[in-house]
Amino acid sequence: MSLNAESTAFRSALEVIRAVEPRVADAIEAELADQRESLKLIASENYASPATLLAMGNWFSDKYAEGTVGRRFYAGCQNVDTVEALAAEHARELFGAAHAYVQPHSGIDANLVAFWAILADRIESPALKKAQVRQVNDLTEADWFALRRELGNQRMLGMSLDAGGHLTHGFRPNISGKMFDQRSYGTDPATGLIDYDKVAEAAREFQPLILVAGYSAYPRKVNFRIMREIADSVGATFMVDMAHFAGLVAGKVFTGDFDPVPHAHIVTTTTHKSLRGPRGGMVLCGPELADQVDRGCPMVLGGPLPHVMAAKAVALAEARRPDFPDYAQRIVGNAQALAEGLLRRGAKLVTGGTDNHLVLIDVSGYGLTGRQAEQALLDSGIVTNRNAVPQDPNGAWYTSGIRIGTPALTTRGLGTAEMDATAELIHTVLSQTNPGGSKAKYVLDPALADKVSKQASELLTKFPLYPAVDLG
Ligand code: DSN
Repeated sequence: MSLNAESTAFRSALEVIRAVEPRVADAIEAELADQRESLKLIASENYASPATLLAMGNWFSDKYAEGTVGRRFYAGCQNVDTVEALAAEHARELFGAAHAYVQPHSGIDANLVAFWAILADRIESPALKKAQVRQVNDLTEADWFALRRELGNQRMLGMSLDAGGHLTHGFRPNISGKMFDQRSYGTDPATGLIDYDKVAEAAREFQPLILVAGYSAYPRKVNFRIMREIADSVGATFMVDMAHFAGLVAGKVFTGDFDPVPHAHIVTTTTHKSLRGPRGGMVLCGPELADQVDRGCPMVLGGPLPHVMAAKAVALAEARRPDFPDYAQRIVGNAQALAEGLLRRGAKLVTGGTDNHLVLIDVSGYGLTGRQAEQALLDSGIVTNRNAVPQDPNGAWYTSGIRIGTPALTTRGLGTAEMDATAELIHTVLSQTNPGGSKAKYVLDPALADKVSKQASELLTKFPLYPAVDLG
């Protein structure tokens, strides 16, 4: 019997790798087996298509391509130009953006590119203007000093980490918290929702240069029209980091006021979360910021990864297909079914539910820390991550929350009935785990963990991961 193309491709690749370093081939094979067997509920992960994965394993990896399409610092970039231009075209068409920059290697990189573009666009320093027009050699030491002081003293207002914001939105463990004078807006303690009046008040008081919206653990929609009005009212540049929900924007689940692209001056994203592409980042913007954004490499980024840009082009083409909106709708339907299943069983959820791809369980309701809950679930074959909840008494390391998301399981084909079964498994583990004398230790009967693991893997048997890939 002849093998299908996917099986042949991956088998052959492994055979070639195995001939050089068998342990790498073994690890790749083991990774597929582990992913096939686990109930992956990490909200920021997904499964890229075989075409997307295969687009990364080729000669583009060998090419330097600093610069942008048609304006490179290296010769011989004609084929890189082809894939970069294709990825950018797909991104523009998919999101309705005037400009797309597809080089960032990650979400952090995409945000750094955006920060640079905003600073370069907004800072009036004569020294910066000189630097922009390539008169760098004319700058005196005093110019450079003035420039560094000016660039380093700008203000950013973003969502607080414990309310679901992201590290790169001005928080100390990230370079953005060292570059910018940062202030946060949180969520309403009673509802867990963003209070737009409070955001407006914080913006009036703080007068930020940049207002950032976007999150990695907020389970609700954000009204980007209102956020833009707030930014305009204080003359701030409005930036949206849609890394988590880019797939929901692409799939037209988030439209109108909830689609960031028409409202923000600049939008950043990763490509590997709900968008289901390769691991990487991207920036979308209007014509005003396009030139500065295109300076991302070498201003902020190391050499572009042409093999990943090729994979971005493939994944973005997939996201433009007619079936992607159905996938995006199912992600949200599944998250809501999971939330309802958990609520019915007595779990405490931040905001009481979800209207996106993620659910945040406050596991203090089970008497546990996030760390204890995460490990107990992992012992039971359920892969999640701990996450702070608003005003978390356990801080960002131990936390009081478990974040779960549905993009990956939805790709496998699981539906609302399986989400209810998943809620039952999660509730069973959490309600039968006890704290074990420290914020990390816990007590869970190994027989129960084993039973739940088996149930989790049975749930997956009807939904094989990469059904076309048979490694033999
Ligand atoms: N690490 C990503 C997440 O899990 O949300 C965000 O950077």
